[in-house]
Amino acid sequence: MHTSQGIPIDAEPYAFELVPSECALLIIDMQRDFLEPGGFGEMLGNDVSQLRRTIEPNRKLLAAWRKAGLQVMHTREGHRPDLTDLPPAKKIRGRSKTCIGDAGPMGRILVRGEAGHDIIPELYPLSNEPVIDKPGKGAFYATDLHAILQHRGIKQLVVTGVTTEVCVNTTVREANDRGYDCLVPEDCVGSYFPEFQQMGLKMIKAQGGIFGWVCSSANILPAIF
Ligand code: C5J
Repeated sequence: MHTSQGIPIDAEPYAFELVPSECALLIIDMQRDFLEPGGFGEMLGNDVSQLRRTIEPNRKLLAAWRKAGLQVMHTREGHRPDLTDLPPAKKIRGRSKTCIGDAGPMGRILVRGEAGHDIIPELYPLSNEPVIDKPGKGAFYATDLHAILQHRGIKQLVVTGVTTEVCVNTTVREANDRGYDCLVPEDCVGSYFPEFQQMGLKMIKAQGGIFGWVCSSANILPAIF
């Protein structure tokens, strides 16, 4: 899937040709348990400020996308309350005392319908914005995201959210293999680990943009307004 001509966005490794009508904003896993003080992420000892710095740039990008009437989609990582879609390997990985499905600070951890599983209020989806509930790290695995994008004529994705090296990277790689061009605004993606933030972005744009493009959200905003 290759788009012809668009609005050139200054990006690495070279300009991204943005075609607004064919480009969806895909916001990955901006969930309370990952981002909020007192959530599961912080309970595990992570510094949530590393993720929270992405909220304001995401809020601005989301507002611009909505004002321009363009496509917005959100994802949430999580599982059915009966955990039938939770691979046993994922449940026991990490040998943590507290696992997916156990009681956490904001309800059962990574279980759909629980407070901690939901999206932070600052970026809460509107009723016309599809929310993709995904059991894995990638947003295409075991979801209807690809079908929704195809039905809407989407060929490009601006991918934001958390975390850079896990769910954002996995989703960008899955999208790339399905023929989508992905642009990742670096200020709108976050990792608990600064070195993974850097490397996660480098891996996307390396080798001539092997998985996609990286830029600042400030470079995208003028193309949308
Ligand atoms: C995401 C994770 N969303 N790190 N999940 O990146 O487990």
